[in-house]
Amino acid sequence: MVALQTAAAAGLTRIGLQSAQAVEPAAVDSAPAIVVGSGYGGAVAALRLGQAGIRTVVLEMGRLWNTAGPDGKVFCATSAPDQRSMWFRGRTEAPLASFLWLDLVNRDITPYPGVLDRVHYDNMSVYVGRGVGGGSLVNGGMAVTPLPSYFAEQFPAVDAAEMYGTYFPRARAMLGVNTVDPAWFESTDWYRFTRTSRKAAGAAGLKTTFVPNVYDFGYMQREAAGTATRSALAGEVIYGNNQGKRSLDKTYLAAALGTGNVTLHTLEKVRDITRAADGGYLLTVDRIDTTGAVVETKQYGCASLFLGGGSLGTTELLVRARDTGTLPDLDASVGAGWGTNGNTMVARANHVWDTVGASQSTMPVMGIDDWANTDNPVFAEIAPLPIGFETWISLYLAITKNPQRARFTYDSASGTVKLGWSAAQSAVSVAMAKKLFDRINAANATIYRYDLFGSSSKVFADDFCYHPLGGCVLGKATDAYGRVKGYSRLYVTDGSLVPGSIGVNPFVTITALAERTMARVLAEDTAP
Ligand code: FAE
Repeated sequence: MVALQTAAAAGLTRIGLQSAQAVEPAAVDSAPAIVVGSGYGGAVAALRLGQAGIRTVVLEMGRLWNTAGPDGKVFCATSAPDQRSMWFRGRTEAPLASFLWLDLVNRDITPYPGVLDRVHYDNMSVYVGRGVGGGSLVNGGMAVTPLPSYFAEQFPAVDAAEMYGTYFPRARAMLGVNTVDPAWFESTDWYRFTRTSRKAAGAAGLKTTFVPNVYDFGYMQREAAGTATRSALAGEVIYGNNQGKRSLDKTYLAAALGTGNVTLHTLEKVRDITRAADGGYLLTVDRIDTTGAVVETKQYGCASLFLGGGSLGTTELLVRARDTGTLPDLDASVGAGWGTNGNTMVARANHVWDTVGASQSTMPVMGIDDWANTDNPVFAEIAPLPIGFETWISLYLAITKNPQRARFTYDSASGTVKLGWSAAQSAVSVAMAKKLFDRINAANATIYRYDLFGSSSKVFADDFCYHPLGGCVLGKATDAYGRVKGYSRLYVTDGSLVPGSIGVNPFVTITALAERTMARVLAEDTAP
């Protein structure tokens, strides 16, 4: 048995073009390892493969965000979104669709491979990042390690002591996790909104906790002092941060490219996966231009395939592969176990004397932690609403312990993969969030805001989420290390491994699990 890295060094892992040609003509590129996607799972795989001396190709459907637009910035302003904001849209689709019921937020834009996508399914749409760095380009940077008890509940087959002793610390160190200086937090206007929400939670007897982040808080303090260009303090987040944030392109992916063994291909979307006669994998990949037109359809071959396309991307690829018969031995559980991490957004109206401030940092640093309440476990981040004037609004992203799960299925008529999530399943998250925030409103004699989530006076955002999890659940669709059942040298390293809920913001967990998978695979697995 030859471990993957030894085989790579010996040049043994390259698949024969002969076998590639038997399935599809002209395999234009082959590599010992291919990684699909460059979010957290993909970035960890790329780095650890590269460090092991394995020549690796990363295929990412989004663009590389490193060149300035006409305004001199890489990413557009949140208040004036242009084509860079969203993935092939004629109009932006921001989470908070309205203010005073008016659509003051969204703008018409030219379709372009922008950085934020909103993927629509029946009853649920999912925000995801597109580009080199995946979700790290658009997310709030909250870097939270889950409660050990809930991690153990969700991953009974994983050695929690090893996770908390080795892989969570490894992930946090690589991601550049840091915490806000408590003294600065207490004194700065930029976090008045958080302190006001903390006070309201405290009045209801609820505890709050600081939440770490990958945004550089030293940089943020220089922004506040006027000595550094503003990013988090200039409203930037969902359409990308021009400064301050340690997104994956600056951490894992920079290190991966630094190994000299990793090549990145952008604007290339993997469409199909089949198995080659020699046991390797063949990928059909559409290369698009910035109008979205497919300019080339390429074939790639590899001996080992690492799927890091995220909960939606990876699950769609595998459901399609199983149900169209290109990888027929995939487990029946591929596609199952999907959830929203119980996500629900909600906002409260404070009293006039409880101001939240016109100046708000976009990086959340605190959560209301009521997870230990077994009747109604909720962890609610205190979210900013940085629109430049006093609103008296407290906004939250509630993470509820919603046990509802859904399944992805292949629809042969349309050739698409559909998600079977119902409105009733969202209602479970809403009911849990409502219980918590009813308590806060009652204790403070305050009310909800009705004007932020569209024209229908919706109080709770029940139709979108930021934390898609599951679809190829660890220990079900894969073994306990992310090796896909039914196929050798096929791995899942991303959020699709997490069974629908993790109780906190998920990227630290996804990163740590990917570290664990890569350590095991590189030590044990064999190349052909
Ligand atoms: P992900 O980061 O989504 O990466 C997948 C990558 O694969 C993307 O770059 C895709 O473009 C690419 N891809 C997909 N399919 C294909 C294909 N067929 N061919 C080629 N490329 C493909 O996956 N989480 C936190 O922990 N803290 C936060 O503060 C936080 N805030 C968030 C705010 C927003 C607005 C959003 C959208 C998400 C937020 N999240 C947050 C969630 C977090 O970003 C998400 O869990 C991770 O990014 C998921 O990591 P994955 O590696 O699973």
